[in-house]
Amino acid sequence: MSQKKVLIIIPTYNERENIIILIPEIRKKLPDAHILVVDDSSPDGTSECVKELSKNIENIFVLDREKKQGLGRAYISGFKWALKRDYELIFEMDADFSHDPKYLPDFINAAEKADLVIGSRYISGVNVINWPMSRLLISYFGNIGARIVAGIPVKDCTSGFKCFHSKVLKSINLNKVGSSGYSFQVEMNFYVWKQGFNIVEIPIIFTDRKIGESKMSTKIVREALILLWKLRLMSIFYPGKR
Ligand SMILES: Nc1nc2c(ncn2[C@@H]2O[C@H](COP(=O)(O)OP(=O)(O)O)[C@@H](O)[C@H]2O)c(=O)[nH]1
Ligand SMILES: [Mg+2]
Repeated sequence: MSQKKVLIIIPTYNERENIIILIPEIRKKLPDAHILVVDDSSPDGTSECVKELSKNIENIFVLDREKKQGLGRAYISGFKWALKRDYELIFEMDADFSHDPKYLPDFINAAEKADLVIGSRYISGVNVINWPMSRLLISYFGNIGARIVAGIPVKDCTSGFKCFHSKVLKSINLNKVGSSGYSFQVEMNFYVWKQGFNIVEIPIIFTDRKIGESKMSTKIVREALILLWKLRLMSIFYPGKR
């Protein structure tokens, strides 16, 4: 396996119970990876909890943000934090065990030949466990929309389990990424694809959270629908390689 310097960014809002068990699990799979938790002042004390954990486990960091601004904003500040340091592979991962740490080594292997690796639920059929049908339909048709409307050739465009080479993040103007909810994933994929980078999807099984609450809302769905049409327009003028 490669010896690249790896950072796993995990955005959190009220994930105290999940994150304390997730961090040791990640360590077992990728012992050398650093972990950055980006917390939006969770009322349940997620940040304090991780700081406590970091006293005994090395290379665990917390980026505290003042208020809840959506996962997109949290990732942008996490990416900026990462790019100031010399990480070569930068992961996005949820705190709630929907993204099983067992897949982490598969991402590292795939990153040998890809600029962006996406953990995909929709490579063959639908690999989602325990989601209500309404949620699955939003995700599934949202993905078809991303392909048809925005033209992005990715089967799971809203997946939040991803691994970027740092050069990819460096090439994107992070200040211009406007999405705050799930459309953040679509917007990032759009820029990565337009710049001509090589995107590879690997299969994952996504399991809904057992602990804590989802932050999904209708506002997030609305934002995503508007974004798809914005990207379609941008497609015409975007000065990328595709
Ligand atoms: N920092 C931060 N993290 C968030 C925010 N919204 C969601 N998250 C985190 O992003 C990840 C995915 O969110 P989740 O609610 O599980 O989304 P779902 O699985 O799609 O329902 C989890 O780790 C959340 O704690 C936010 O506003 N700020
Ligand atoms: Mg979740």
